[in-house]
Amino acid sequence: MRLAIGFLALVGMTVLFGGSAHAAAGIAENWQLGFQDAVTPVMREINSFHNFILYVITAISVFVLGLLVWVMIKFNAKANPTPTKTTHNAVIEVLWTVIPILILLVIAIPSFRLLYLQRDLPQADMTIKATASQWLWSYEYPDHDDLAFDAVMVEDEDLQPGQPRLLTTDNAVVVPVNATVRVIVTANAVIHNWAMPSFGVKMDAIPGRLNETWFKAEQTGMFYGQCSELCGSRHAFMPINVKVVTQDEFDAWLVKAKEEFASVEDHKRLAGNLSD
Ligand SMILES: [Cu+2]
Repeated sequence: MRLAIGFLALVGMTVLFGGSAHAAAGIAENWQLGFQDAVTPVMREINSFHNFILYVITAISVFVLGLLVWVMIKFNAKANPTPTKTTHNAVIEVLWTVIPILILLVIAIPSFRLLYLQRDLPQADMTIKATASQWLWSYEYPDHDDLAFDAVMVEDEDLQPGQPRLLTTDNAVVVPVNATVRVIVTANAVIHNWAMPSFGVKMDAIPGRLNETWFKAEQTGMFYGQCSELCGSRHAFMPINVKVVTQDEFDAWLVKAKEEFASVEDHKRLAGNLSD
């Protein structure tokens, strides 16, 4: 019984706080419940789908728990010394087949809607190519003079104030706010995953294959993600930074970035020389 009360309390707390807990956008918080705040339409949908499912599973769990408690109290050997010999009940058998099917249908409809929202790429304003290596991400901006650069994790001793440990890279992916960005994801050597929790994006980076995903960040700021596919010994040390800025700031960054970073050609040549 104590276990049951504990379970009920846990479910109750999850329902109360899971949906409404205000987490930071872009980074995880201590004692955070639920997801990071949504910054894209996709993540907003993921959040509401998650909260909806939470109500469904809570209702099912409470109902099943109620049945178990009822059986324990009403049909134990003391309360019910001569049990009935009933083995079949047509009505109840139809019910426990049909009702779960209806519940699954109610879940499937928003689930597929969300899947299509994630998979149907809208007309993109710009494209970014993310290539994973062991253990860093390289980025290309094919629409912006083939700009290319690497993003390497900043080691603990080099962190500036305000830069989170294990999550900061030397170069961030900079994108304008409210732009629909197509991200092409691939990898060298092994499978990685380009994941950005507050964008609702998690896409496998597979060698020899181009995967596509998209996001439309609706708020400016710095957003943190990590490689989310176990890729090797430094898997935990290839974070992802996306800096969402205003269009003016983005244009200014482009001018600076074109001076600072090599074009794709130079970048590849440099990488080739390094690996020789
Ligand atoms: Cu990785």
